[in-house]
Amino acid sequence: MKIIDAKVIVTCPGRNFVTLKITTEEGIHGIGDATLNGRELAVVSYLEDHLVPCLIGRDARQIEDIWQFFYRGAYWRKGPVGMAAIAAIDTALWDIKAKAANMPLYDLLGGKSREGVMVYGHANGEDIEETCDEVARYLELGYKAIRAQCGVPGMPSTYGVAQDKMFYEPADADLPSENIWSTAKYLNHIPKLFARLRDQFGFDVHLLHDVHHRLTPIEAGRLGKDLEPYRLFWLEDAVTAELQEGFRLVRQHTTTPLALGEIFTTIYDCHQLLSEQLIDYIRTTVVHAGGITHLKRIASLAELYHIKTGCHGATDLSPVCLGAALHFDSWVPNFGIQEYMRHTEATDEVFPHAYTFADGNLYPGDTPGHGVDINEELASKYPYQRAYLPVNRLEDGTMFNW
Ligand code: CS2
Ligand code: MG
Repeated sequence: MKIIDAKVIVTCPGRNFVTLKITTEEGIHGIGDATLNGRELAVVSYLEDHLVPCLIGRDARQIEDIWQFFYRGAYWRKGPVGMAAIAAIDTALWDIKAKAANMPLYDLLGGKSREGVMVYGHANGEDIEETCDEVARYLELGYKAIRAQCGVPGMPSTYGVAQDKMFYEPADADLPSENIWSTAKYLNHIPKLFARLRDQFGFDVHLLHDVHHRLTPIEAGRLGKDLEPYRLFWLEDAVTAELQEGFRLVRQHTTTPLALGEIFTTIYDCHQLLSEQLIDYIRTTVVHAGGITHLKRIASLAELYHIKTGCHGATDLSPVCLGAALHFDSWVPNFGIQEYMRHTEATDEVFPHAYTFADGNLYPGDTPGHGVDINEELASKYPYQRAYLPVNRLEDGTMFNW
């Protein structure tokens, strides 16, 4: 099953996506997501200039050997650019293998462990009132789990609050826009949001919140403790995680479940977090953590330590990543939840897919492969448009985490 072609397709149906399409001599093709928000063209070059020349002529069946070749063979290992490129190759090869076997990818992985994949949606508002209205809307849409993000009095903007209430795209400018942040104002306000949400909606709906890397460990311990009465499903990215042992301090102060890992690119970024049970959900994804092959390894290590999966699923991860993730989610024994930020209609038209939403779940469908394709002709109508994620500064101008 020789690889005879591998091409990188860049398209921008409202936001940039990078897709790798691999074709074998039998005419079977598979696709993988290679999108890295704000640094897309770096992955395009890594694939086109460095990996694709080594891919042509290889046997598409040798998924593991190809993964090891590109991981060990680079000499320079890990990191978001290289691992997204390897992920795209890996995902496309799993897609091909499942198509060649004429089975949905979840069957190739070991079969379904569940029918539906529980997802969470994103409710957000400028203030508590508007956020409550949005949570009510997501409940009406059938979601069982809802992330709530809210504007903070005294801050002009904050992460996760957007004008468009259904489609949230943070890469919003041709050069990085600058946000302002106040930890004190944030910590004073968020417990009020969840007190009100539980008061209005009770405890049956799963509520989640994303801190987005903005606290120190002791601040995260304080917020986690303040939120304990409101029984969050998880508190996400409470602290940046270069210092994995920093989460020991958070754990000492709160039982609020912790989620981490959407920016991790290998198992080495989370090995200590998992083996010391410092978190409850691992957020690594198909596109940013080396593809299906590596994500399976991370999930298996997490399973040893009672930790569940909670794959990242923002709009800047393409429908190709979401489709592959749903097959992984359908199989993985220690499944937790799947993030589901809806893509725009234009994006869904470029990426026809088999997955469907109903009753708070996504269903992957049963077409052979991961169930997502790319309409190349339509994709060509949306040329690349440079867009950066914002940066964040404290009120005194100090550079901070976005
Ligand atoms: C966020 C993302 O969905 C999430 O949990 O952290 O929206 C993140 O900000 C973007 O994926 C960055 O491109
Ligand atoms: Mg997040």
